Amino acid sequence: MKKSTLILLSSLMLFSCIRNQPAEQKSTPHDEKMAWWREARFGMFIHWGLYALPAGEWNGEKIPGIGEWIMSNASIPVKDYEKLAGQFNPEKFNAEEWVQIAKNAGMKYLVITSKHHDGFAMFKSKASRYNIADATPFGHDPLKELADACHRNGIRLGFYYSQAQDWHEPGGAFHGIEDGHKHWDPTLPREPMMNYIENKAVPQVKEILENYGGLDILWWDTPYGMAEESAQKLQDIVNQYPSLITNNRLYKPWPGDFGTPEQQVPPTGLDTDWEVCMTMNNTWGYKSYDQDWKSAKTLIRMLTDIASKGGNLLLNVGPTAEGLFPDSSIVRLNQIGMWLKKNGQSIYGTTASPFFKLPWGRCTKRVDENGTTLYLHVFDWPNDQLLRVPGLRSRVSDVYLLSNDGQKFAYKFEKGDLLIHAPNVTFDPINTVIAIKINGKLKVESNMPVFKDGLIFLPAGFADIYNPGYGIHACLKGSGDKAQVSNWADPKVRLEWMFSTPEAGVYTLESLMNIAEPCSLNIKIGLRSVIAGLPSTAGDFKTIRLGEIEITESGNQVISLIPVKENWKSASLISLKLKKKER
Ligand code: FHN
Repeated sequence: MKKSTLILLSSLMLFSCIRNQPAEQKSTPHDEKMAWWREARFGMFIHWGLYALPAGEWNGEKIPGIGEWIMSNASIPVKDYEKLAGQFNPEKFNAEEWVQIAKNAGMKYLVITSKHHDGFAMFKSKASRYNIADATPFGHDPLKELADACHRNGIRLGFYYSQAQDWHEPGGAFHGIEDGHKHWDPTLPREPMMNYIENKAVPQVKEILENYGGLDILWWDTPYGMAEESAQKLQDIVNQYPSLITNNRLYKPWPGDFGTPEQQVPPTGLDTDWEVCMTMNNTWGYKSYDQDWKSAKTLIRMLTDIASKGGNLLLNVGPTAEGLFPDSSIVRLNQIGMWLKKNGQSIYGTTASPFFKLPWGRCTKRVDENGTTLYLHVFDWPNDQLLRVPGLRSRVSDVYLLSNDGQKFAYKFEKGDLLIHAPNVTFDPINTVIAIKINGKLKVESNMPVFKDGLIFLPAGFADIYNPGYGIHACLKGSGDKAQVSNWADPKVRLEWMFSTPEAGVYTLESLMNIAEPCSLNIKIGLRSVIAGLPSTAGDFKTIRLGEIEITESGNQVISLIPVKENWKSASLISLKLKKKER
C-alpha cells in the first residue's frame, strides 16, 4: 500500500451540503428517546385494510389513484364499503412471517396502519365495532399477533393512526372538508368533528397505546380539518408515554419528533430528524394491477442516499386481502437484505456525509470510540481506476472493501484530494462500499463550485433536484462530465445549485440543455430573478443563453431554475455557467 502524503493546510473551509449535521453537543432527553430510531435507519411501512379486497377496482372499473383511497376516489357510499368487512378474512396472515421478511430485509422497525382514512380499525376496539375483530369473519386481532412477533424478534413497532380523516364517521374529516366540500355520501349525517375526536379518535388512540405492550412509534397522518384543541387532546395522551416517538402530522404546523418527506428524498437533508416514506410501486394499499415496481438497485441506492443525508427510510408494503405480501415486494426486500448483510455497517447508526458532493456516489460516516470511519458508496465505478475523494484533509490509516476487509486499496493524496486506486473490478454493480479509517480528526474542505477563470461552472451532478412527492421525478443520469438531469417533465421540479463567489456583479447565464419544445424558466438568485425563454433544441444538447442576473453580494449563493408551468414540456440539462460581465 502506498503511504499518503499528508497535506496540512492552515485554513480549511469546512462546509457541507448536508443541513442536519449535528454539532458535537450533549445528548438531551430527546436524543435519548431518538437514539434507537437514529441507529435503525430502515423500517417497513405496512398499509393494510379493507381496501386490499377491491385492490384498485370497483364495479369492474379500474379506479385511478392510490389503492387505500378507493372509497373516496370511487365515491363509494359508506354502507357499500362497510360490506367489505363481511368478506375480509385474511386466512393466510402470518405475523411471524411478516416480521421475518422485514428482519431479513435488514429493517429494524415496522409501522402498520391501525386505522386508515376509511375508518376501519385493524385492531380490536371497544370504541367502535367497525373493527377487524368484531366486524369480519376473521374475528380476531392481527395487530396483537404482529406486536407479539415484533417483540419476539427485537423489531420496534409503530402504529399509523388516521386521526383526522375518517370517511365512515359523521364527524370525520375527508379531502376537501377545509374548502367547504361535502362528503360524497349524502346519506352520512354530518356532525361536529369534535364528536368524532372525543368518541372515536381519543379512545382508540388510548387503546392502541395501552393494549400492545408499548408502542415505539405513533404515526399521524393528513391533519385535514383538525382544530388545535383536537390535536392537544391527542397530544395529552401521547405525553403519558415519554419514550413514544411521533411524527409531524398531528396538526399543521406540528414539529413532532421527526419530519416525513413523502415519496421523495430531500436533496440536501433536513434540519430535524426525518424519515422518507416511500412506496415500492405507486400505491400504499394493495392494487392488483400496479406493477410499476422500483428496482432493488433504485431502492438500495435510495436507502444509501437517505442515510448519507442523515435520514431514515420507511419502505412500504401493501399486503393482499388474504394477508400475503406481494411477491414483487418480497423479492426486492430480499435483495436489499442481501446487500445490507454485507454492508449494513455503512448504514445503521451512521450519520450524514461530510462532503459537499461526490460525483460517483455517496458517503456515510461513523464516529465511535474507535475513531471515525467514512463509508464511500460507489454507484459509478471509475473507468480511469481512480476514485477521487474531494477535499479530504485527514490522515488515513486504512482503505478497504467493507464486504471483505482483506481487500485493501492503495491510496495517495494529490492536490488536496484523496485518490484511491480502484482496480479494474466492479465489486458490486449496485453499490460498492469502501471504508476509510481516519487517523485523528476528520477534516474536509468543501468542493462547492467557486468562481474560477471568470466564471462559475455548475455541472448537473452538483444540482439539488427538488422533486414533488406525487408527480414525475427528474433524476440524474450518467456520471462525471456525462451526467445530466433528465426526465425534467414536471413543472413542479426545480433545480438548485450552491456556489460561492467573491465577486458581486452582473453575470450572464448559459446552459447546455436539450429542450423538447419552446418553454421558459424562472431563474433566481437571492431576491433577483429573470425569466428565460428557451427555444427547442431539436433533439440535441445545445448551449442556450438564458439572459443576465445580478449577484448583489459576494459569498455563498443559491441559484434556482424553476419551470414556468404554463408552457413547460420537458428538458434535460448537462451544465449551467455564470460568466462575470465586465463593467
Ligand atoms: O393519504 C395518505 C396516504 O394514503 C398514505 O397513507 C400516505 C403515507 O404517508 N399518507 C397520506 C398522504 O400523505
